[in-house]
Order: sequence, then structure tokens, then C-alpha cells
Amino acid sequence: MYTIHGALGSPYSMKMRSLLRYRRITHVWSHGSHMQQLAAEKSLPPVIPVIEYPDVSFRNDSTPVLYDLEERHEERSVVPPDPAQAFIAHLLEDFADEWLTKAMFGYRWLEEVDQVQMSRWLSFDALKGGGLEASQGMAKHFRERQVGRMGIVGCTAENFALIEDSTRRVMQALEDHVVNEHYLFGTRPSLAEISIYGQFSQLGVDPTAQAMMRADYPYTFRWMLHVDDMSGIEGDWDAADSSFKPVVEVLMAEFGRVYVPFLLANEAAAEAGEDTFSIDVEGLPYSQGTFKYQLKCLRELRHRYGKLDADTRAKVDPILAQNNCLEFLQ
Ligand SMILES: N[C@@H](CCC(=O)N[C@@H](CS)C(=O)NCC(=O)O)C(=O)O
Repeated sequence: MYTIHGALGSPYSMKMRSLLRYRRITHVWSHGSHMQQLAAEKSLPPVIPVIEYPDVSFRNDSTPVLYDLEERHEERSVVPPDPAQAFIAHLLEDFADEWLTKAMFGYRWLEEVDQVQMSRWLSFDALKGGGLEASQGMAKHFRERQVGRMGIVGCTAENFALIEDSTRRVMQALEDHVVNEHYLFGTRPSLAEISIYGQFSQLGVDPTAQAMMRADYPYTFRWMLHVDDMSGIEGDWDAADSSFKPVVEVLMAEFGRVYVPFLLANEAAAEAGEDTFSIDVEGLPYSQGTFKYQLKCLRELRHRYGKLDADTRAKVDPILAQNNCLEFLQ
């Protein structure tokens, strides 16, 4: 049995819960309050969720854990068997984890209404009782801490026009798609949908973002609730020779529009030893602190592209090239 030490207010915790539910990997959901401490005790990076394995070892960082579970459990994989589809699914997974999370953080911590509601609820979740005074006291500190980090993670009011436009394009792409089909690479979910779900699981709860989703992307909102528990889904992958669905094309266009310049600017800043970087996407500015973790993501994308054989490249190169996504991988 696995244990997810996670939280309702953590997109990566919800991602892992959705994954384990779909994969029918026996697990319990342990809604914790000292998970960063748990991570530290186990010499892991201080991020949640922390996954406890049946052998009582502990891991975190959702993407490597997701792939590790692929090695350990064969049934109900979330990686398409066709390497071209698997590669594109990986790109979209990374995009959701690293870019869409800006929307999650920004919607949660930019506006007063969201700051108040979510700091209170997240504190309530952690304390599970103990009285209003304790949880609202904790909320105040938590809110100050998170709001203080906005600049480092790039979720500032100046950056938010781009983050919001980008999020809306992603939601519109799904809105158009999910009324016809629920998944991106077949009639079963891949790691891409599960990772998108992780971020949407928060946008669908936080006041401002939830109102936006309900008003403008109602079927995407409802879809998000389905992806939460896909344990009953029995589907097939698209045939290896089928072309990518239009929704995948639109999501890759967004990847090329915002995430490629983001990754490249972060890399250039890291190489130059600069603490911050800026990009401009179609006239909208964006800047944040330089991050080592996203350098690792970029290396991983290049490494995966480097391993593709000639037939697979022939299949992925056109969709990458059309969307400004080929050069940065080479
Ligand atoms: N790349 C990690 C990211 C996990 C992550 O950032 N978790 C957040 C909560 S959802 C966290 O623990 N942040 C640390 C903090 O708030 O100090 C993953 O995929 O699991």
C-alpha cells in the first residue's frame, strides 16, 4: 500500500491522487500538516506531496515518482505506448507542472478575496480543528509568507496579464475538446491530462478562478471533476499512426508561445549568473527569479528528444516545428 502525504490545496498532491486512483494502485490519502518536515526528515526536497512506498521508503517530486510507478506497475499506464505520443504527452505534462502552476499561484495569492479564503482554508486543512483563533492566526502568517514569494515565482500583477491570457487559451482548447472527447491521446488518460488536472483542481476551488471557470469554461470545469477519479475508465490509446488531435496542436502552440521563451530565458540567465530574467510574449511582459529546477526540466526535455529514433522524430518534428518547439530541443 502507498500513502500520499498530501493536501487538498496542493496541485501536485491532487495530481498524484488522480494518478493512483486511475492506475488502481492501492493507496491511502493522508491529509497532512507537517509534510515539509516529513520531507526534511527523509532528506527529500521540501515539497509536497511526499509518497510513502509499500516498503516504507519515501519519495517526492511528482514527475519522477509518476515514471517510477510506471516501472513498478504495468497495468493502466499513463504513458502512451507510441513514443511520439509519449513524448508530446511528456511536454504537456511538464508545461502544466511548471507553467500552469503560475496561474494556480497567481489566482490564489494576488487578490484579497482569494488570499483570505484560501489562507483560511489551507490552515483549516492543516489543523483540522483547534479553534478559529488558531487557524486564522496560522492563516495570517501563511498568507504573508505566500504573498511574499510572488515576485520570485513570477506571479506578480505585472506578469498576470500573460499568465491569465495563457490560462484562458488552455481552458478554451479544452472547452472545445472535452465536449467531444475526454482525453488527448485516446479514450484513456495520459500523464498530460493528470498533470493539467493537478493545477485545475485548485483553479476550480479558489474563488476568482472558480468563478471564471464556471462562467467561461463550464465544461472544462466539469471535466476537471471527472479527472479527479478515473478509476472506472477503461479506454484505448489512439493508433500509433493517427495524427495528433486538434487540442494537442493548440496546447503545443501555447507551449511554444510562452513556455519555450520562458525556459530559454531562464537558462540564459542561469548561464550568465543572473538572479532574474524577463521575457515579452506578444507585447505582454513577464519576469521572475532564475530557477534551477526549470533548468533540470529543460535538460530532461532535450534528453528525451535526443533519445527518440528517426521514425519517431519524423512524427513529432512537424508538430514541434510548427509551434516554435523544435529548435530549443536541439
Ligand atoms: N516539482 C514538484 C513540485 C511540488 C511543489 O511545488 N509542491 C508545493 C505545494 S503544491 C510545495 O510543496 N511548495 C513548497 C512550499 O510551499 O514551500 C512536484 O512535481 O511534486
